[in-house]
Amino acid sequence: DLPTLAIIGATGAVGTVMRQILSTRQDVWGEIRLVASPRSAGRKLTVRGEEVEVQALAPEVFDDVDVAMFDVPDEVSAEWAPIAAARGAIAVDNSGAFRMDPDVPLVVPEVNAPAARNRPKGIIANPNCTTLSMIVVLGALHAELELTSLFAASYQAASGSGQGGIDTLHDQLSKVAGNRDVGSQPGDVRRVVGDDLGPFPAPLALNVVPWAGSEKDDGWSSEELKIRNESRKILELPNLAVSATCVRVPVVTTHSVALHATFQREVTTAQAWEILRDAPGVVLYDDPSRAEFPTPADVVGTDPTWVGRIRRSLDDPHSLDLFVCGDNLRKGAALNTAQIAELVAAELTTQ
Ligand code: 11C
Repeated sequence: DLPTLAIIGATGAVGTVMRQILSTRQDVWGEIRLVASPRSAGRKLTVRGEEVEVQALAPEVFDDVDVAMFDVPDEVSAEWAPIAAARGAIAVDNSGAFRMDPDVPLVVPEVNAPAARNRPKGIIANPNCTTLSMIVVLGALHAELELTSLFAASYQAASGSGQGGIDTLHDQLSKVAGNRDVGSQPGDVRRVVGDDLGPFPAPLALNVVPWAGSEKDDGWSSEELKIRNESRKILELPNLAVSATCVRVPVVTTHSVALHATFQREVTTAQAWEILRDAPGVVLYDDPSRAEFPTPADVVGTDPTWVGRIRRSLDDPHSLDLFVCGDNLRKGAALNTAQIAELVAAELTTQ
């Protein structure tokens, strides 16, 4: 029998992309159950071309479920993923609730697939979308060159803040559209977009905002610490030196990250191209003379991590500078979760 899958949070921004992704990937599932908050129960949503009625989240929805994917806020996962596991499902969780738990593997199939098999709590965590936008490229480079330190500056899309982020950006863009005066005086963008900034701490239209996530010690944001902690765990480099600055930009979907990565071994640009040209899940797109480099406008809606602007550091033959883009709702969330779930499905069906 094919395994049964439940999608918890089927109606949200990531859940919606998840249903699309499951409708196009090779189908490894028997029943697919859609689950959401009681507010959405009874709605009919399409997955694999069929209408499925949404069930309200309750312990019984996990009965006979083999894999339960969670695309819900941290506190919902923290409460419900253990319930799913206690009822016999393997929980694949896209929230931040379990990522740093030493008994929960943090998995990116192209980088550390075997880690998914060691899951004492019956829970597997999916990394943050910003980590995921860069880690497939870094993992491939690390495998050949041994990463020793990383500087990252992110350019994060509005949809990282969910549907509310997308709506806020579009509302603000419609307010500034056609106004050729706005953007030339201090505070004029704020006046035009008004007080409702949605999930962002400053206007996002015609702006960049050097903040994402919540406030942590000594001026760091949660997103910056996630890049550091999660990269260390996935690459199994507990002492990796990482400094990140996370910035929100007026892009709907697809996170970009500028990286300065230093390796144990010396590296050339040509060698980096060679490694990345063959790396699974990576598209090398790097010819600035023909205006070929990844941009969110071209990358959105695609599955791979795109990399370009690769340069050996002028000051250090052990360092590379590069620019990566990844769709934060696909590889950054739903796709990676689906890939992990498929690893588990393959394991269950060969048992
Ligand atoms: C953002 N990366 O762009 C965040 C969203 O830990 O899963 C995802 C937060 C998380 O705002």
